[in-house]
Amino acid sequence: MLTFHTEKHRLRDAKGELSGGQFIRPHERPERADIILARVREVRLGPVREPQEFGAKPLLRVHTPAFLQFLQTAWDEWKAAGHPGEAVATNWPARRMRQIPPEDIEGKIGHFALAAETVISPGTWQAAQAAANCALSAARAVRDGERAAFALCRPPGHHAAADLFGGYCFLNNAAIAAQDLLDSGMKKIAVLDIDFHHGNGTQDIFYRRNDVFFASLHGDPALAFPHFLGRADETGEGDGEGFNLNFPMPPGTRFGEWRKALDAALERIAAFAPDALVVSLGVDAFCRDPISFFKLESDDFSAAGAAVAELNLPTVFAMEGGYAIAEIGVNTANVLCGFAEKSGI
Ligand code: Q9C
Ligand code: ZN
Repeated sequence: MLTFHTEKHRLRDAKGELSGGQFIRPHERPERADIILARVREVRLGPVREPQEFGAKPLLRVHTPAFLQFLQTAWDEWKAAGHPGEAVATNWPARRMRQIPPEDIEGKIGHFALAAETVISPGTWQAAQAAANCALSAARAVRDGERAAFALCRPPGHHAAADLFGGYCFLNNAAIAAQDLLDSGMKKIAVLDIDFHHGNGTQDIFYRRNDVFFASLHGDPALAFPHFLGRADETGEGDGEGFNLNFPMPPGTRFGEWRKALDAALERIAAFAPDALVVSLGVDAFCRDPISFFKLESDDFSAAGAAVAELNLPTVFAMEGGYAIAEIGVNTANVLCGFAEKSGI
């Protein structure tokens, strides 16, 4: 299986994540990609390639022009305003307030942020673009006949909506890949999100559409980030009714229960009969993940990859979360190798 990776991920190296009332070193840090890449090489998953550059056009198919403009200039505007630290939202258009983007950076960052833990730092925009280019390169490889490709995206993407960043995400790499496959002539794409957290951004982007089926397995939002989306009664709206499927699960969920949800998601994806699959590949369902509450073991990720392979679909894997850093390489490669072995590639 091809892997797309670039050193540009290092440009996202924020000093702080707001956690428990303190700024801590972010969970989402450059070593994550280093350890995944080392493991991809160790298990000889396949060639590692540099992504191509795709520019703004495929990003604009998913994100709004105002949001992309904001991400591009946010750090410079924050610095120009004289703020000493990293750019962080502290104000929001809360209930009954207006959704009009202000002109000052403090107002704008609150308009486009979905959470305060994720700061914008120098290089964040460049790294986010590079991650999207990895996803797009993987999508093009699959379009051109590869059975599967792995986009080693960092920063991750599935919490980012058309005009929202947060949850460590800026550009929705998986959604950008799915939309690019449609724009390449495919008619129907399924997105399967196995990150511990609900893929609120991806769900939101495709919620009113029937050309993308979205399924997500995640910690119950009554108890876990992103808190305000991801319940089982969210099934899509308008033309998209019936094309969104959520499996919120409780603390302590083990592979037996998780696997039942995966099988149910895979069954619905098979019935949808998509032309290709995009997997939002987070490994934070792991038992020792520091911010999550599922109990998957490393071997379980191999079984998950093998189960996904049984769909027999051209498949793009886009890296999402996973914060048990010592084990992130093994867990990620286990999904990919489980898939590769079962599909005979
Ligand atoms: N007490 C991804 O996995 N909140 N994002 C953490 C922990 C943010 C996770 C709070 C979690 C974001 C891509
Ligand atoms: Zn996650």
